[in-house]
Amino acid sequence: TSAQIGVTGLAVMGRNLARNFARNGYTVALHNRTSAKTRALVEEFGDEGDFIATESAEEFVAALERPRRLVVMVKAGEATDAVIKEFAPLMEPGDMIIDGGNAHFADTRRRERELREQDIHFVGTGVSGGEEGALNGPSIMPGGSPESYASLGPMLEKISAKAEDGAPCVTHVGADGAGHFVKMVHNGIEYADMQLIAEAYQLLREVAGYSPAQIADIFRTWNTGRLDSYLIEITAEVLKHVDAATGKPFVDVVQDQAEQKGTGRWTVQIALDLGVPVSGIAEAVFARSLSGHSELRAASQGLPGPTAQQLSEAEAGAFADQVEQALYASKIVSYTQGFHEIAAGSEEYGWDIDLGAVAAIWRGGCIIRAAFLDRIRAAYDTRADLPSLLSDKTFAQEIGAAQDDWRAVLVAATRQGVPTPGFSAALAYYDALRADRLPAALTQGQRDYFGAHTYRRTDREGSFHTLWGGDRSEVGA
Ligand code: 2AM
Repeated sequence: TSAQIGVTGLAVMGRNLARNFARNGYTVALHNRTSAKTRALVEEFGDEGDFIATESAEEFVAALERPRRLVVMVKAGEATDAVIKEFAPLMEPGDMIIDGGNAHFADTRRRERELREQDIHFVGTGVSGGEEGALNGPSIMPGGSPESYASLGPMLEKISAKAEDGAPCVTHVGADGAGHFVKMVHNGIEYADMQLIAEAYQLLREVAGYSPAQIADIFRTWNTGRLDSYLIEITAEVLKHVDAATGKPFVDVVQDQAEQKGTGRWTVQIALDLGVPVSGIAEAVFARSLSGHSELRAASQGLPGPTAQQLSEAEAGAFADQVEQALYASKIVSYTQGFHEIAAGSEEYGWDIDLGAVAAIWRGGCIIRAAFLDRIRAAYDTRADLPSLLSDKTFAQEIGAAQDDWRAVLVAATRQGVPTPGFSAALAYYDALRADRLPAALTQGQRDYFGAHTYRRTDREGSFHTLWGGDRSEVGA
């Protein structure tokens, strides 16, 4: 017998993905650098389906039916290159190597190009949903050639999460690095969502004066409305959790220094290169970074500022409703920014990404799964060339209805000294886009003054320069 798919790299993600394939009726060849892990998988989960345990690269490749589908689930970076170097010489034209790790899309583009010379399809694939998703149905974002998707797509559709309407949470995103690019932006949006939720929590705690358990209840209520999402749901779970050792709320015994692995940072780095303003995502990355600077924070203790004044019970309830509005409006902005980055990447790299399809496959399986994504899908389905999510009528109306409360929350936060970088950046983005005139005109004037960088006029075509050091007359550039 031969296997329809093979998985090498059997740490928890690889192992769960292999089990997912097997549970769906596929024969799965298994391989790991250290073969003890291969044997352990078969021992523990062998009865879940058909596995072929292999000990060597040659044996592994030989176990796969042609064209081969070989999934690599090793640590992103050098390990991926090492594994490709090991397997590529054993593969034949038409075979596929699928990288399901969190690779940088530029690495994926390079690997795809190199392997194409050998007629091997390299399929860089975003996989979201963590360990649980890998086992029971992740959201899958494959890039690579259309031929590879024709062969692999049906299998991915089978093992993927299903949205509420039953649609599999997988689509062929686009050529070469498109899948990993979209996964990167997914993670950037995830950072922004988490930061916005964190700010809402902080405001409910410090301004409204609610306890973590009470805030858990508020989040649970929010989760029944338009904010219905996995992240809101788990926020309630984390907030109501009590530390067994101390009896204190769990959030009060965890060190307040957020860590990160890099995909959020990449989202911002690439956005800077593409010239896309992802201010909300950037603030989320910076907020984690700031939290980790313990020396700076220690040195800043005692700097003057207001202490939050807690509200009365009646006021607190009303304030919580306003925070929900601020959170929702800010969330619309971060998705607007994330989808702008995907559109810009698609344009730059010629991927022709269907933004509605991306929203559709994020509806299930992944960390940012949310009812909200079905509405983003609908917005792009109505108009594929939507210039921005904010130009969709429904979202524009909602954000318009939320804005008074959004501003009120930021006024309270500012007065009381509660940092809200995510909410604030989102509102600044919204107001900047709305503005009839921006102070960028002044910026242009300054640039022309010190560097003769020239400017364009509102009333005539062409570039101009003012002779600032002379008689200040204007000359054409
Ligand atoms: P290991 O079990 O032999 O350590 C996550 O680290 C997974 O990637 C593990 O399955 C690990 O194999 C594998 N891995 C890490 N670096 C690797 C490399 N350079 N070559 C092959 N597999 C590697």
